[in-house]
Amino acid sequence: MLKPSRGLLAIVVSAALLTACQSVDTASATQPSTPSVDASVSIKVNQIGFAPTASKMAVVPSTDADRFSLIPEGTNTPVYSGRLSASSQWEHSGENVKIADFSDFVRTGEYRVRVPGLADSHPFTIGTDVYQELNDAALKAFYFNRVSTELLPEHAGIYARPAGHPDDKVKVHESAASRHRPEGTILSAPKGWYDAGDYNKYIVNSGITTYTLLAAYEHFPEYYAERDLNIPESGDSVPDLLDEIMWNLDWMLAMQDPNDGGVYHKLTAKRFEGRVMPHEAVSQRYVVQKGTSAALNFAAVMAAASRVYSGYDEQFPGFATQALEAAEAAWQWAQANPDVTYRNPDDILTGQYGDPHLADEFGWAAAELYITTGQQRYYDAIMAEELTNQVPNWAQVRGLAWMSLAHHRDQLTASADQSLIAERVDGLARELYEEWQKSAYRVPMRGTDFVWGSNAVAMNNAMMLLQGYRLNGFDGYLEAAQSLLDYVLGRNATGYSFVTGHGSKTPMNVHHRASDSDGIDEPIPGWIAGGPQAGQQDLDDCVEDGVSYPSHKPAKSYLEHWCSYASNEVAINWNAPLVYVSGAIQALRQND
Ligand code: G3I
Ligand code: 9MR
Repeated sequence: MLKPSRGLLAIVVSAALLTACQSVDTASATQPSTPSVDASVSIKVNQIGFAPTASKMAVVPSTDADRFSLIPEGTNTPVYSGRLSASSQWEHSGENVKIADFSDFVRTGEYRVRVPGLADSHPFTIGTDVYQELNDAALKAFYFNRVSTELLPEHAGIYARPAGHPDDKVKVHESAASRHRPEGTILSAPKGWYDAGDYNKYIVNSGITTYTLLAAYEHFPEYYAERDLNIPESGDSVPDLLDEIMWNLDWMLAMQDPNDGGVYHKLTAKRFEGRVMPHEAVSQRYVVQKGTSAALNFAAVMAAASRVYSGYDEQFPGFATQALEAAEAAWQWAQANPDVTYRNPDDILTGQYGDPHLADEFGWAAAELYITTGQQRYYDAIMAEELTNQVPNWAQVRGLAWMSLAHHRDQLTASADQSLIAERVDGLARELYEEWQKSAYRVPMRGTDFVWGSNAVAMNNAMMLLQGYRLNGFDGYLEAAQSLLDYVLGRNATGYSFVTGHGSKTPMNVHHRASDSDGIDEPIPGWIAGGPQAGQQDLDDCVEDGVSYPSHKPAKSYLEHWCSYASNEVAINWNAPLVYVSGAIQALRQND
């Protein structure tokens, strides 16, 4: 829909609301109601839906009612009735809520949850393919963030745009100068994905992102072999997921200095660009300082990519070998430079992705190199005994080592400690599962999870639960992971389904320059917004724009506005676990 039609959109929305209210008003006499659309008193449910065999729950605001029902869309006749749980308080939102559990209802169709005295929930589907479109869209979002290429209408539809950032004349920044490449040397490092709502490219964040997508493929190859994303490479003999990943691997390879194996931390303009389209953001770009964390992220990703693409040597001749050599050279550089932590030079004001704790990066890179080469020296370098397991994020990657070791456990050399692998993976899943059981929302989110990008924490929590499930098949882990997907798709304290274009109430004003400046009302679809967190680091910018957060409660501190880069930006490292989780649950459930 084009911008001038905002008014029309408002009319359509109010008509839809009216219809919703009418359907409640005309409900049977046993369904008295004072309908409300206020998020704090509305029923929260996954706005996409569930596989028939999945656990299915809705969160109901505290009410005197003790029963709920399911109403098929377009009818007024309940097909299911269940008892609400006792009310309890969710500390992260301060709400008292009850749970409507209808896991045993398996009939496919479209439904709403109804509770006397409340407005019906948003509609949702019960069906075998419920997450296919979502998963395709979450992956297609990466195509929409491709750097150095025009997006054609046949692939991008209304979001077609000219090429931005050729990145073929990038300058070596003073901080990155070396004997072979003095300050001001011109390099070419095109392609890759824009990091987020900004236009820069950061190796550290690219690391976890690219790995997570590679893992999605490694774990579910048959599922991804069938998907067609309608990207320029669709129809070739490579799964679209691997074609998309290659777009970024090509860029990452160009970020390594062939003279010493070191890897530049980022490719960036000196400051964030304004609210313009990619091709209008034309500031000089630089490669900035080599660092240990960049080298190790690079080594881990290239080692994993080498084994994944070794099956596609005909399509990408020599790539698997090149990637492994690049990984080993970066590893060597990190051995020689083990503590070069990154901090922005004074004249560089873009994302820092600084991380002073590198034991996890060493462990992860060593694990990927070990899995790919089988070499004992890499196994020893994992320091497995000391490497605990933790839910991953861009600064904390030890969990990725355990995830890879567990997936490849049957092919490892005899030195791998198999019981330690199982213990680490199951131990973390168990912790999250216990959180799930005691949470009033039945969502395993801890207080410390509500940070910048909290929705990605939810997805990474789910990804680690899924590793537990893949290891030992305990259903509770899959159910807890399902609850986290439900959380980002609507069963949360804001009432939003956080993925653009997917759900009944979705973000319209994400902090994404390409969505903001394209003259189209609807943001580019398939992006998960950062999500609620009480930090509110963007408050000054938002006050300037005349808006404020609705709440200080961590789970409600979300501002659906352009100004809110701390709660409403999008980012590749947040979308990648959404891809992993939506694809995994789809693949695991579709043949039930
Ligand atoms: O490490 C401290 C921790 O010790 C402390 O307890 C906690 C309390 O809030 O804060 C932690 O630091 C946080 C840091 O991330 C590490 O997680 C900061 O508060 C928080 O502001 C910081 O947020 C990062 C943000 O950039 C600002 O630097 C996000 O993780 C990161 O995802 C985000 O990334 C940006 C890029 O810089 C630029 N591109 C867009 C991208 C997404 O917004
Ligand atoms: O747009 C930037 C976003 O990508 C970053 O995550 C964020 C935090 O580093 O910063 C955003 O840029 C803002 C800048 O930091 C402060 N002035 C307003 C900018 C957004 O309009």
